[in-house]
Amino acid sequence: MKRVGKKGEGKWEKISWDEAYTTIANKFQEIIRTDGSEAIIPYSYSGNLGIINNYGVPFRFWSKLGATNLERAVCSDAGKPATKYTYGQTAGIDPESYARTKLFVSWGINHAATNVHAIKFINQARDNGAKLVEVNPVRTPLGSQADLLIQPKPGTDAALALGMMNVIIQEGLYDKDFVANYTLGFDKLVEKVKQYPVDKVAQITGVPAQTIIDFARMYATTKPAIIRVGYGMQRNTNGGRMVRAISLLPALVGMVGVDGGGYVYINGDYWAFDWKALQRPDLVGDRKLRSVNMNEIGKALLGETKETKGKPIKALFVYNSNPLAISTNTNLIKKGLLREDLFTVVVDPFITDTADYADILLPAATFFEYEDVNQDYLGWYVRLNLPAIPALGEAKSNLEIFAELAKRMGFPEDCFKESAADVIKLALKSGNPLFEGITYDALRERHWMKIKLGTPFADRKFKTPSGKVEFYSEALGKAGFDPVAEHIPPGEGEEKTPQLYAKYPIRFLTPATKNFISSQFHNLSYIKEIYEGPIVFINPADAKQRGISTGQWVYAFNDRGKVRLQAKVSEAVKPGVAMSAKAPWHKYSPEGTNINALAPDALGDMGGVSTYHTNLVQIAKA
Ligand SMILES: Nc1nc2c(c(=O)[nH]1)N[C@H]1C(S)=C(S)[C@@H](COP(=O)(O)OP(=O)(O)OC[C@H]3O[C@@H](n4cnc5c(=O)[nH]c(N)nc54)[C@H](O)[C@@H]3O)O[C@H]1N2
Ligand SMILES: Nc1nc2c(c(=O)[nH]1)N[C@H]1C(S)=C(S)[C@@H](COP(=O)(O)OP(=O)(O)OC[C@H]3O[C@@H](n4cnc5c(=O)[nH]c(N)nc54)[C@H](O)[C@@H]3O)O[C@H]1N2
Ligand SMILES: [Mo]
Repeated sequence: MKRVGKKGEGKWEKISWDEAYTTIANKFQEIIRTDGSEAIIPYSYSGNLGIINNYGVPFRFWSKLGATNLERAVCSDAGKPATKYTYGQTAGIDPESYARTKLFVSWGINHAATNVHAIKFINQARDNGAKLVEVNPVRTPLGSQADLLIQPKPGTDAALALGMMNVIIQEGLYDKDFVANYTLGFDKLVEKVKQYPVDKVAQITGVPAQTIIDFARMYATTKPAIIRVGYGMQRNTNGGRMVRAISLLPALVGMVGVDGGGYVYINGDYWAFDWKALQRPDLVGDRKLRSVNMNEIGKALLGETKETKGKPIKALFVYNSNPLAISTNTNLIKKGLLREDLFTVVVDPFITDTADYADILLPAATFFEYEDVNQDYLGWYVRLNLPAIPALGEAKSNLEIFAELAKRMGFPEDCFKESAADVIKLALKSGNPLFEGITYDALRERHWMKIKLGTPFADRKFKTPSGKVEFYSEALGKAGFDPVAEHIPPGEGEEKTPQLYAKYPIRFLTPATKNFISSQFHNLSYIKEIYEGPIVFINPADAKQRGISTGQWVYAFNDRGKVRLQAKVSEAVKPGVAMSAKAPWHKYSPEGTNINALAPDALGDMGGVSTYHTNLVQIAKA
């Protein structure tokens, strides 16, 4: 379809695929002539996790075109380097091994919404007598059943972990053999934790000193023990530091390379595809392409980042994502999308918030309708995704769309002519032992196959510079952090921004809900029926101060925006903390604005990650 109304109005006229392709290719060629290829930027994230339709063929296209490189850092990018500083890899344990643990620590993740399939294994462990701890400022459904519920102030988990290590070391509860043989810098850790005595940590975190001691003792003496670190927690200005501090705990108590014990953050290291064949970064050639961090897309569209100042983005091509609904500081993004001189293409199965601003809107097929291969953030399986039905209407897969655009752009490479099956075969031939026996033919027969891997780190070999688990990391120090670990206060808060805090004293958390996957499904009538609506959880003490009761409409607001929500007064959130679900659509939200209008576009301390949760607001009756 092509836009016939004003930008954002959502008025369309149907056109043919041929006209759409011609329009896009002509416009791209014109922009390349006048402004250079880097005036074109893709925007894409996790609408599907297909190796072909997300991580494969589109990358080939953008490399060949020479588009601005999008730093895809919205999700988990602080925790990855944080974990690597410690273990050299992110390589986490098998979620199925949860069933064999004696202590499961759910740290900054809401399993009941975002990782439901793991609960079966957690419950199996509990049936066998395992204990459960949740560390989360918000009490989640799993946390409601925990043996120990720890509710730190948001953004203080590094202090908590360091305080626990203080107790474990002081009481001699650490694994002397593991520490002596397989770690580096224990002496430095001993010194560091002295700065985190329990009383001070209790003050920083708001967790009672005795609870910290209980948790430390329980963790050090119940074996095997697992720590599962979530992604939500690290979307903070100090999120990398928090994950780094937590990642040291398993090594201190020897829970590394042990079945039923260990650590898991993300298992992307097991996506053992042939990435070079898949993405063809060589197609960039000698060009040095500029980058835009996706968390700054609003600023970038307005020429307010270093790389875009004076060199405006002229075309935005959105697929697998709905930036206006999911990204940060969305009022700014809206301004950018309204630019008359911006050519916007959106490829989506649905007419999303972002689609309303498109000049050309292309109907994307869904994963029910195309072939692909998938792995996920955690599980140890490679799965073949076969189409259940042919594409409905005139929808096409990303693969088909990029292949045809490549043709129209005159890209001669054969890699743009490959079918999904061709690309899958290529991608699986990485020679990585994890994929031993996992071939296209085997997947056609079995549909899902487990990677070949025993207990991670069973051989006690680590890909760190020292070959050991690094309590002290020179690389971390060189990157400007404390080389052991440290707590620093969040970028918006009482300590760092007291004036802002005086105006906006509530920490606003916007984690996932069971009803959506990020922004997906809000438009489905079935989901609309079961979705509780734009609820904000607020602690009774905060509600009382503001004369707010359950069911009342309120505004949450800060300097970035204002959003209308319905109050739910609940002790599930700590005083000073409020929570509302992430990424409903603007157009189905009251007054046409969702919670991401309030979200900061500051970047986190590691990996350029988003900082949705370092977000101060005020809440008042509407
Ligand atoms: N407030 C707040 N906001 C957040 C977060 C948060 O914690 N708090 N979390 C962030 C995180 S972690 C993430 S990963 C992002 C995710 O945000 P996005 O990357 O935007 O992911 P989704 O909303 O899941 O899907 C985006 C779009 O992809 C479309 N889609 C699905 N399949 C296909 C396909 O095959 N082809 C094409 N072309 N499109 C398809 C869907 O219809 C949907 O409109 O959200 C972020 N937003
Ligand atoms: N149903 C459903 N499932 C999903 C998604 C979805 O939107 N809906 N999104 C998918 C995606 S893209 C991702 S990345 C994952 C995300 O999965 P999770 O890691 O579970 O991410 P979130 O729900 O964003 O945040 C998890 C928890 O972090 C807590 N948290 C926030 N700040 C802090 C802090 O400072 N300390 C501690 N300890 N906890 C904190 C929040 O209260 C929240 O309960 O889920 C995936 N699965
Ligand atoms: Mo994510």
